[in-house]
Amino acid sequence: MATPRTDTASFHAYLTTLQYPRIVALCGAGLSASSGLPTFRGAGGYWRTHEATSLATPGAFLRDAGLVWQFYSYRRHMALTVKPNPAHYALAEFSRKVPGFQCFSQNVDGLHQRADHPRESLQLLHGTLFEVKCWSENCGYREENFTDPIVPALALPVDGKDPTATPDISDPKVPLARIPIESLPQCPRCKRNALRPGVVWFGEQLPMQVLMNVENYLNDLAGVDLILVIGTSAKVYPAAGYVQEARQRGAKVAVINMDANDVPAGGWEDGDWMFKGDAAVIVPELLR
Ligand code: BV8
Repeated sequence: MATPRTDTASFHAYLTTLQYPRIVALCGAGLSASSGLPTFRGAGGYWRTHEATSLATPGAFLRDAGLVWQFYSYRRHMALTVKPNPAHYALAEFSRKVPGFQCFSQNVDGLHQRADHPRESLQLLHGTLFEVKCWSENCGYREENFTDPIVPALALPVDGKDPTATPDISDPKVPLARIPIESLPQCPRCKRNALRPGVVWFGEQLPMQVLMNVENYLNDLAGVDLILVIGTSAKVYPAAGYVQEARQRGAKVAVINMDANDVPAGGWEDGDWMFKGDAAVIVPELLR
């Protein structure tokens, strides 16, 4: 298997050879780690006693909408209390400089948007925590919503000892309220169904428009020059598959990851780069 380069000089030299750069960034939870949001693997991989991804399914919502809404309400709250980091701003700035750049993000935390990333070059593969929609596809109601908590019943419990502290309800030792279904967000249009988080759950198709935008970009006859794989374990499909798809269209691969062992599916190829470290530090350096 080839050995990836690790120097930014050869990376920047490659960029200068691109007359009309066509570059993709595939982003994951590691991009927001430095902003203070937990990733899905490692410590953040569990929410209380639940593997985080086991709560990101329609079945989990049907089984216990109160638990799933507390999971999402907590993540909405966390995302609103942190800020975009230099990597989010560097990606947004690069978008404004390079027309052929696209950011395919798996992140639902809203930090790209708060870094003013131009919307035409941001594909939210898995939706966003800050959109809610009716459970019923027939109703089709959806709205952008930043209210925290979205309903009073989802307010974080006040810690008796220190009312100013926000109890960490991701800690299994902190008791979790049982919330009656009628106190959860309800659809204001049909008034018959629950509102659910506007994210893509496992087993759900990615948004059609996003899929079309991604496929149109990857299938453009101009090919792809480079894919940056930023802070993702690249295990969730179809997102993870975009690395190979870009490679098949001529792209070199540059991985930016804290863990040097997070190797792209299919392994390294000649001309790849591996930049080990914090995306918040490395990405601005690479895109300067
Ligand atoms: C679908 C939203 C079909 C919700 C999420 C093949 C093809 C198609 C589908 C499948 C397939 N094989 C399997 C499937 C099914 C499934 C899947 O992929 N399963 C996996 C587990 C194998 N895929 C689906 O279900 C998808 N739907 O395909 O539908 C279909 C077609 C037609 C009709 C109906 C259906 C939908 C998947 C979307 C799931 N939703 N999120 C929510 O967030 O609650 S996924 C969620 O988990 C994230 O969005 C993200 O994608 C994933 C977590 O991954 P990462 O972001 O990479 O985070 P992770 O913690 O794993 O890694 C962090 C990395 O950062 C690490 O490498 C770490 O080292 C690094 N790091 C840490 N700190 C830093 C850092 N790096 C840099 N700097 C740092 N500071």
